[in-house]
Amino acid sequence: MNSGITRGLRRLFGAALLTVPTVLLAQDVKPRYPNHHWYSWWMNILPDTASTYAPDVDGMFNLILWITLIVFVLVEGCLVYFLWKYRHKPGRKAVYYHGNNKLEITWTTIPALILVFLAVFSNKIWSEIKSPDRFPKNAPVIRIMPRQFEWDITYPGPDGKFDTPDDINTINNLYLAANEPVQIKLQGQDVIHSFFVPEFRIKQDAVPGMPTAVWFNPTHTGEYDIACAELCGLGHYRMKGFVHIVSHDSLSRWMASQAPPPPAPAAVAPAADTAKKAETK
Ligand SMILES: [Cu+2]
Repeated sequence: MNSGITRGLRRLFGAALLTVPTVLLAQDVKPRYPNHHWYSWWMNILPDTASTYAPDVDGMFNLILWITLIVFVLVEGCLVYFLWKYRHKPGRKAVYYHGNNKLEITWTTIPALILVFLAVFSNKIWSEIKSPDRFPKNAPVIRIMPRQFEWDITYPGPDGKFDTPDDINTINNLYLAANEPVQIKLQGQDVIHSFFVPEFRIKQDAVPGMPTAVWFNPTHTGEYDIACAELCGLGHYRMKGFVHIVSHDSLSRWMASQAPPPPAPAAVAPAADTAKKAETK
């Protein structure tokens, strides 16, 4: 390869190696898990945990990270050891042999067993988050209809029904109360989008023509980003919304301020002078 290109690539690689840890260290690292143990210290660089099930998801993340870390160290260790052991030696000849059934059965069975274990172990958390029959009963439903490139949010209003005059509609700003579970009904309007709030550890695709639902229970007040996690077009990068977690009273006040005005009283023929005034305006 051209030596100039090689040098350039080497520099780029060096810069990347330096940049990644610097960015990680420069982050405002708050202890997410104040009582964390040595085996989970890195969890503190994850985003804030702001839903009831977020710590369970992080627990799975930690377990999987440990399994992959151990496998990585073993595999790379073997690779480096064999590179050294079977290095070139004058007079040594390569030996050919046709596979090894025992080894192949072993390295197929172990990953399969690990996968089965993870599937069984994670099933409880998965079904708690994703199974509609496990959603908290009586959690209010809010409808989000994402489209290129915004989050169209509808609250059903006091009558509890969508598409009625008392609905409250907002764009990109979802207001919720802390410690009150909600269900979000997702209906994509054009292409596939994905509702993602990292702090709640929730991500769900919104597929046009296939309503999906998620639920969560925010544990404390704060503001979080809603990021679209599905590349959905040229404006994907700016498809950003906000979740505002506020107190129950603040939410009630906000709801009252957003309520659509009551319907105008039955139309009465305007008096002659009112009609004139309107004309001159
Ligand atoms: Cu999108």
